[in-house]
Formats: sequence, structure tokens, C-alpha cells
Amino acid sequence: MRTHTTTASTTTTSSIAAVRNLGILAHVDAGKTTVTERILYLTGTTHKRGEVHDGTTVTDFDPQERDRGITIFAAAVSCAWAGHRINLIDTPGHVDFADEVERSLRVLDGAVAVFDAVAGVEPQSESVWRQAERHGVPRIAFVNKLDRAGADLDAAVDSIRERLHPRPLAVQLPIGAEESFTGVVDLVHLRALTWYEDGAMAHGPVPAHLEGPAAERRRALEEAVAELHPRALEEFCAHGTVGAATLTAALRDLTRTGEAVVVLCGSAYRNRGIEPLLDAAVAYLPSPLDVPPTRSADRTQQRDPDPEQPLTALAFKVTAAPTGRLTHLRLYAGTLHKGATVLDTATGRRERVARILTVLADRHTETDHARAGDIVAVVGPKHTRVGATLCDPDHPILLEAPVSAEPVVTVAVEARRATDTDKLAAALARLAEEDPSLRVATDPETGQRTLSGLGELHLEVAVEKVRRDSGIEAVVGRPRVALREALVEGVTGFVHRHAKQDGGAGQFAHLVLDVHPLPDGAEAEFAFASTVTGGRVPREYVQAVEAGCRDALAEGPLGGHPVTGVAVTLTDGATHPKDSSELAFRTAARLGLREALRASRMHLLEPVAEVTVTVPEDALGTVLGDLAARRGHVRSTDPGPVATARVGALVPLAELFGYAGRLRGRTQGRGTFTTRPAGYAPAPTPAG
Ligand SMILES: Nc1nc2c(ncn2[C@@H]2O[C@H](COP(=O)(O)OP(=O)(O)OP(=O)(O)O)[C@@H](O)[C@H]2O)c(=O)[nH]1
Ligand SMILES: [Mg+2]
Repeated sequence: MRTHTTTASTTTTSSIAAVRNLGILAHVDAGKTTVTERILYLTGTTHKRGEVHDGTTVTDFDPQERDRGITIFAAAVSCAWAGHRINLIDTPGHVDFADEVERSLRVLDGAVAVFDAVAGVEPQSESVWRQAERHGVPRIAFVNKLDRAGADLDAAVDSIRERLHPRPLAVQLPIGAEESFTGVVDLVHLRALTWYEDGAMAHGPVPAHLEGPAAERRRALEEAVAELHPRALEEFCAHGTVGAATLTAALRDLTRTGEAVVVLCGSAYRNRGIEPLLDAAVAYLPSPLDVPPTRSADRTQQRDPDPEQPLTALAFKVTAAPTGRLTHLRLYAGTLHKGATVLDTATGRRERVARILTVLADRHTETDHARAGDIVAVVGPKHTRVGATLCDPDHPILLEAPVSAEPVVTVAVEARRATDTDKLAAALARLAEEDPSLRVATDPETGQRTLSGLGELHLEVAVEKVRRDSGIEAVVGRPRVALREALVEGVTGFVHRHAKQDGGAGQFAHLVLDVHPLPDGAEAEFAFASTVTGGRVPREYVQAVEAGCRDALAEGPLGGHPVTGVAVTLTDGATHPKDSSELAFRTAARLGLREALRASRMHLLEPVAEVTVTVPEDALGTVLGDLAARRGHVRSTDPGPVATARVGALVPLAELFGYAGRLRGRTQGRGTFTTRPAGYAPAPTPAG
């Protein structure tokens, strides 16, 4: 039977249970944007299939995304499938844009993790998987690119089991391989789904040559599910099998609890496997009703996904669009009407929502209201920042804002024409408002303006965006990494007496501090305790001491870098009846800890990255030599797919500037590499 599946995009259902807010997550180039593009085509949202390499996809609409062939900004699109409304966010895979993924995950209820069938689980897939795990976002897996030479579903499933989740459950069996991959056996319904060259799907019986393997795998699936799910187990024990309905229900439960990961497969590029992926997303991933109610940041208030409750929304993205400033919102409770006044809880500012838009990447459709569970964009709010809560002014609530990654790379940026200096500053500030992982500052020593971000590419894209958007040419300095300072060995019983008597009220504070490194792997970067007894230092002053210590940690003795991993204990102190004050204690702590750090043994820390280099086997020696010259520690060398070797190494970020070009040169363009942040490690002490 040949079926052309193009559902009209007008299919809507009013029920929140029929909404799916999904993210597409993966390593660079796994095919997220292509999967998204095919979903939009199949759901009738678009009428042609765009390609990443032609720069014609819906979600990679930024000119830089089109030129570079990668996703940079998370893009939201809405579509309809089988009576469900699907709000989809296509996220970037490159590690420099991980903050976009983080902000998206904050507002998603489920995700599709895409894997390359040749490469299996790649480093950044692992990172985004853990990110999703931290947010409690349930996932299904889509093993893409089954048409590629060397594609292997079983190997990809094994790598998921080894690196991500102990229970991947493949619910499909590919029909044909590589060039001749034409369809899948749906193991839940024991039927074949095959695709014609034009992308139309056909249902049919399981091909005779696959009947045996399909039955075997179905059995294995039933056993695995029965092991995890009581109702499936009951049916399995009573009848010796588990029916399709029970399997589906059990897989849904196991997906939502995170006990198992459903794995599907296909080739987005060749238009194969997308319909069952959509069906699985609808069947297994949660609706806004299936996720826990939203709680305020301080945990004192709770809102259910109910359109009748007071409006509760989170601004997860702010973008400048030709139509004006767009604030992207996830509604957690209540109904938002066009023209409404909302409260930005953190700032206390009221904002008017002039228009509400359903988003299709860079195109929008107006709507007059949005309800709990929806993802929409609004025009009107002028000052709302990323991470702000917008709510009913009569029922204020503050949601937890997404946490932004700390920038690790800094460049000096100067306008090429002196007359552009102010314009450049304004443009950079606007950019940092849209992307909180970018920071603009002024170097106190040189007076130069600096831009900090998560990597070289991040900064390059930012500067290029300013050039394209406002025509301002900038001169960019050499990238520098953000260093930190840490203790090697601290001091005990360090005495600091702060006494100032220069007319008027004096200042007096006497402190005794123990200063030690925090144990490795400690969560916090600073710990403070007081063991002072007998009220020798009143409680308010103890708090002032803690604040003063934090002040001191902003600039370490080695080079004014932030100090991390410090535990301070206030062991004793004394006050003066007239001259002691909170200010005196705060100042004393700041100066005292600064001195104590100078008296301690300290070292510099630099950011390091976990690097995975995939190179042709014959170039392995050169690449290893080069990594060593870059102070890299090679941790693993494994055979990769198709006559390649895969090297895992820990390399200081500072040594990775320009590595892309170098690797291309040394491998005649055949080597690729990916990085991900791996924290900080001791840096060599500068000579002198
Ligand atoms: N052979 C093959 N190539 C594919 C398939 N899906 C995507 N590609 C190609 O892989 C490349 C990367 O695809 P994208 O969709 O941009 O991947 P992405 O995951 O969105 O990449 P980033 O957003 O940059 O992380 C493009 O050249 C696609 O045409 C597939 O199923 N088979
Ligand atoms: Mg993409």
C-alpha cells in the first residue's frame, strides 16, 4: 500500500495532552537540522525539502548558519502530526553553542537524540545527553545516516549502551544496508515500512528473509521490557508474549521514567524513517501534563499546566528580528492573551504583550492567545532578558533561570573606524543580551573592550554577526583563555587586625583564619565556616566576614584571576565596643584573606578540553606528535570507523587556538576533531 503522508498543518487539537515540546539534540553533523527539515515537510508545514549543504533549510536560517553549514542558534518550529501539536527546537551540536542547548532544555518536555550510524555515540552527543539527564528530559534515540557506507545500527546501539544508557531498546530492524537501506521492520507491530525514492512510505508484511531475525528481536524486546515493567511481565508470564498495545504502553512508561531508551533508525537525508520517528515521539515522549508541576525558584509556590491558573511563563530566548524584539516564551500555567500586561518578576517591570506569534524559524503566524504548555514568541516586551519569568501581575512567581556557562576565551575587540567605537559597544552589548554566555567588558589595564565566550568559534560568529547586522568592522585580538588561581597549600591561624583611627568613627576588626584548599571534586568553589565560640564575633559580623572573603576571591595574588577551591574557617576574632561594624569586618576579611592567600602556596589553573581527533590511520603519528607539542595528554587511541584512528586527549584550551587549520594541513583535510570542556588543570608557571 502506497501512502503519501502529508497532514494539513491546520490540524490542531485543543487539548494540552496533545502538545509535545521536543528538542533535537546531538553531536555536530549528526543530522538534527536535516531531521527537523524532513519533519516539517512531512507534517505539511513546508512544501519543499531544504538541504543543509544548499543553505536552504528552515531552521538554519541565519546567513552564517547557511554559509558555515552548521547550526548556531536554537530555532523553534511548530507543526502538527496525528492530531498532535509538536513544538520542536533544532539545537546546535557544536560545543561553543552549548548554552543554546542548555536554555532550550530548560523549557522542553522531551528530546530526540540523533546519532550518526557510522560514528555511534560521539563526544558532544554524550555531553548533550548528560545535559538532558540533568534537566530530567526524557529521550528517544534516532540512529540516522543508515544509508552511509559503514552504517551499523547494532554497533550504534552498543555504543549507546556503553556510553549513555544501560537499556537501549531497538524497536526497529533495518531492511537493507548502506546504499540499499530501503526501510525498517517495525518490531512493535511486526510490519515493514519501506520508502520509495521520492520519499513516499509504504506499509507491508515483514519480508520473508527477515521473518526469522525479526521474530528473534521482537522476542528480545519483549523480554527486556518485561524485565522492567510489571504489567508487561504479567502478560509475558500469562501468555508467553507481550502484545503490541502493552508494549507501546510499557515503552511509554519506561521512556518517561528514564528506565529505558527507545531506539529508532533511518536516513533523514534520504527521507527514510521520519514518519515512525514522529509516531514514536507522540507515543512515548511526555506532554506538558505528564511532567512534574512547575515550582518557583524558592520552592514555595507551584503551578500546574492548567490554562485557568495564573499566567506563568519563562523567557528562554530573546532575538532581534526585523519585526522587532522577539521574546520566546514557554508557558507553564495560565493563558496569555494578546494585549495583556505581564509582570517581569525579577525586575518588577510591567510589559505589554502586543503580539503573540507561533514560530516557524524566521517566519511567524499571529495568534490571539497561548496557553499552558505552549511555546510561542511575543512582541512587545522591551526589557525582558533571557531567563526572565513573565507572569500575572496579581500572582507573582519567580522561576529558576537557566544557568549560563562561564566564558573561557577572551579577545580584545576594537572598531576598525574610531567613529564606530560606540556603535560597536552597543552592538556587542545587544548580542550579550541575546546570548548570556557572551560577556562584554573593559580590560582595566589596557582600557580595551573585550568579548568573552565559550570558544574561538563562538567569538568569531559573534563578531561576524555584528558586522553583518550593523556593518561595523571590528579588529579582533589574539584569543586568551580565562585563567584561575587555586591553593596548593593553605595557612592555619592567620591573624589579621584591621584598625583605623583617623578621626571620626574608627574601624576595628580582629580575625583569625584557617585557609585550605577544598578537596578535589568539591561541588562549590568556596566554602565558609565559623568555629568562633562565646559570641566573640557576633553573627552579623560573621556574615560580613564571609562576604569579605568572597570579595577577596575575585582577584588572586598570582595575577588577579578569580580564585577557586578555597575553604575558609573563621576560628577566632575580637571586636571593639565602639569601632566595630559590619563594614569593618567585611573590609578586614577582604584584606586578611588577600594576605593569607599571598602567604599560601598557590598555582595557576587553565581551562582544558577533552579532544577527540579522528584521522586516517597513516596520519596518526603526526597527529600524536602535534598533540604532545601542544601539551596534550593522550588518553586513548582506538580504531575508528573506516580505516581511521580515534585519539582521545586532554589538551589545554590555549593550545587549541588555530588547531582546526593545523589539523587540516597535517592530514590533507581528512582529519576532524571535536572538543568539550573538561574543567581546569594546573598551568605551567610563567618563567620568571
Ligand atoms: N548520508 C547521509 N547524510 C546525512 C543524513 N542526514 C544528514 N546528512 C548530512 O549530514 C550533514 C550534517 O547534517 P545537519 O542536518 O546539518 O546536521 P546537524 O546535526 O544539524 O549539524 P549541526 O547543527 O551543525 O550540529 C549534512 O551535509 C547533511 O546533508 C543522512 O541520513 N544520510
Ligand atoms: Mg543543525
